[in-house]
Amino acid sequence: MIDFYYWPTPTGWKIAIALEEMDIPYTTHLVNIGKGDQFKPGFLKISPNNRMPAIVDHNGPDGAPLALFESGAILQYLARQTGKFYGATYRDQLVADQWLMWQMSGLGPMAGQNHHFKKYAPLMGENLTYAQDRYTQETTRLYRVLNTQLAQSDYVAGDFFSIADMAIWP
Ligand SMILES: N[C@@H](CCC(=O)N[C@@H](CS)C(=O)NCC(=O)O)C(=O)O
Repeated sequence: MIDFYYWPTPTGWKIAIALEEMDIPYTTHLVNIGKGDQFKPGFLKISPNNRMPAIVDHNGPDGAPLALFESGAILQYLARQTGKFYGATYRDQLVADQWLMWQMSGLGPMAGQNHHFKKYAPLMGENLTYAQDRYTQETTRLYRVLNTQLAQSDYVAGDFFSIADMAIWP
């Protein structure tokens, strides 16, 4: 049984998708990041970076409980534990990891900054065109890379649905 610390944002959805697709039993604990639940001492013990998603697997790899934060690390763990959505070969895993890292370090943060400077900053009276242009250009470039990849294969890492797709879709 896995405890899943969740709030409905695109990053939270990645793990919700994986748990459902992998058919893993889990209990959801809502972490209301608008109300500051992420700063509560009990949650910080699980996720010291005060961000959700996080999980606790009460039956970790050595039989002891394992707490994990960072959606990419959680996706890799769940795929390794179940043997699902990681392709059939070691080569498949490496390619899936490559696209997962691309999402974690590129698409996720850049699209996040793009939406922040275009949607939220203007609501707060700031119209920062340099930041808007910078993150729009980078997000556009990343979408172009994704589009090119998906023109050649059904899924981002090849002909198999993987944790990289689960990370990218939200
Ligand atoms: N790199 C982290 C990002 C997690 C993240 O940014 N979570 C946000 C919601 S999408 C959060 O918990 N924010 C709480 C806060 O900013 O205090 C991951 O992929 O898990």
